[in-house]
Order: sequence, then C-alpha cells, then structure tokens
Amino acid sequence: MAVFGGLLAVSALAGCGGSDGGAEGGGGDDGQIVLGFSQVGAESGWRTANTESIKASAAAAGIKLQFSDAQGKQENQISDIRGFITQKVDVIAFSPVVTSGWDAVLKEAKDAGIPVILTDRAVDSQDTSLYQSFIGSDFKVEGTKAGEWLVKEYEGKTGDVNIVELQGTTGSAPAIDRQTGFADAIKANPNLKIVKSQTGDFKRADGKTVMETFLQSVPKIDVLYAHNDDMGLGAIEAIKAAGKKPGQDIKIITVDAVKDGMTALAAGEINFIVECSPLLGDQLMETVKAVKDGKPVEKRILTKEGTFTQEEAKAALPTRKY
Ligand code: GYE
Repeated sequence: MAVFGGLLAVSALAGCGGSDGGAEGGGGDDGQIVLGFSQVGAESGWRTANTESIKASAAAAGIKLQFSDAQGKQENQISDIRGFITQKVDVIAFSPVVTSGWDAVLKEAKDAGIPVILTDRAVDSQDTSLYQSFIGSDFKVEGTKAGEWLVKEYEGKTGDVNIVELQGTTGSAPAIDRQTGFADAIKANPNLKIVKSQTGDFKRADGKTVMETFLQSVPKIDVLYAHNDDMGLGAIEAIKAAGKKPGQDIKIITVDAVKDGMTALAAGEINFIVECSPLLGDQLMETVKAVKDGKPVEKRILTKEGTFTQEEAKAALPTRKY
C-alpha cells in the first residue's frame, strides 16, 4: 500500500563518506548490513505495529537490526545514536520523538560516515544533508482530512460547535502538523470553535484524564478531535463515565486507524478516522540497502493512506493487518 512518491530531491551518498561495510565500516561478520534503529517508545497501538513492521521487514531483508526503545525520551535517543556510531553500524535510522535538537548528533553521524534515515517523524534541521531520506506520512494532510470531514458534517449549520482537541506529544511532528492541518481546514467556519486543546502524549491513559478535565470545565462539548486512536479510546472511557454517549452526544475524530480504533469506529463510538500507516518496515529496508550500496534515494518518501467512516471500518476490519 505504501509507495515511493513525491520526488522532491534525490541525494546520493557520494561525498558523504558513506560506510562501506566490511573491514572498517562495521557490518556483520558475515557481511550482513547492520542497521541501528532507535524507536520512540511503546506509547500507542500505532507504535507497537510500527515496531513489529520494522523487526519483521529487517528479518525478511536479511538485515541485522540493533533495536533500541527510547521510552519517549529524546536524551535516550541521542545516546542510542551515539552508541550506534561507536559500534560503527552501517546505517542508522530513527523516529525522532520531537522535531528539534538533533543537529549535533546528526553531525556526529555524518562525520563518522554513517548514513541516517528518518522514519515516521521529521526533524527541523535546516541542513538536510544530515540525513539521506525521510520516510513517513504527511501529518498536515492528515489534520486537514480530519478538519474537512468536520466542515462537511456541519455544512449548512450555523450554531456554535464546541471542539476539544487532544494533542499528541508536545513538540513532535505529528502533534504540530495535525494541529495546524485541522485548524487551517476549519478556519473559514467561525462557528467551529476549538475551545480546549491539550496534550495527551499519544497515550490512552492521558487521553482519559485530560478528557475528564475537559468534561468538567466545558459545559457543552460537541466534538473531540484526538491526534491518535489511543487518546480517543481513553477519552471514550471518560465520556462514558460522565454518562454521555461517545459518537452521538460527542462526535469523535481520531488519526491512525489501528485495530482498536477501527473496532470502536465500526461500533459507532468514533465517527471518523484518518489513516496513518505504521507499516514502514519494507520501505525502510529497501532504502537502507540502497543507501548502503551508494545508490541515490528519494529525500522524501511519502506513505499512502486514506480515511474511514463507520461503514468503511466495518468493511475493512476483517482484513486489517494492524
Ligand atoms: O500517530 C501515534 C504515535 O508518529 C505517526 O505516534 C506517529 C504517531 C502516531 O504514538 O499513535
């Protein structure tokens, strides 16, 4: 389902001192490519599916994976990456927990001649030669799709619609872009009002507690926009506990379309989900091999994804892989 798309720029490894594996460039003893991967953590169903995809694709591609879990902390990711540099892995890939603060460690990798591939989340580094490619979704488009659905849903109605927003991890690319994309999409409709917006850190438990405070402080909530399924699912528990019907008294829009989210959508407790595919493993391994061989790779590799209504979720669920 994912494709190589959006050719913005092509970067060759030439001149970047790419590791040649073998003797001094690291590499497995048996010539296997060694990939150091630093994962964000295990905050959501999406992340679990993403980790499984990366592990399975590495095994299938015959790539030796050094996997580390940063438990949601940037400082852990930085020390993981430094560890990979010391180890002289062939390629480093990581999903940056937040966008800023990467220049120094990316420069260390570049100076060591180890190519870096970003997966899932972007960095804000101005010097794009610090990484070879960025594979993942367009989160702003996801936010836009969520907002466009809402605009349609309230088309022709002029009464105030109170929206509460559960943001993802503060400073992360998906939280920033899903917020902006949504806000832009609804801004021509002044009756659609975001009355509260707070982070739930992409976690189910936080989604629940933040929604509890929203319910206490906002007398009439019409819509919840959650930046991922897990926070939406946590919020559903809070909504039920407050004696309200999720999907009816409060309309719910989420992002991801993981199995638990899709199940709630099919059951009528969520109204609309914007898909964000976690299955990035195969694209990553293809790119790792190309980079290792010194072949040019696309600087931006976009993931293809759609959206789901309640009826579409019912149809898609039986064959859903994650
Ligand atoms: O939407 C969320 C996860 O970066 C796209 O991170 C990813 C996001 C995903 O925790 O569930």
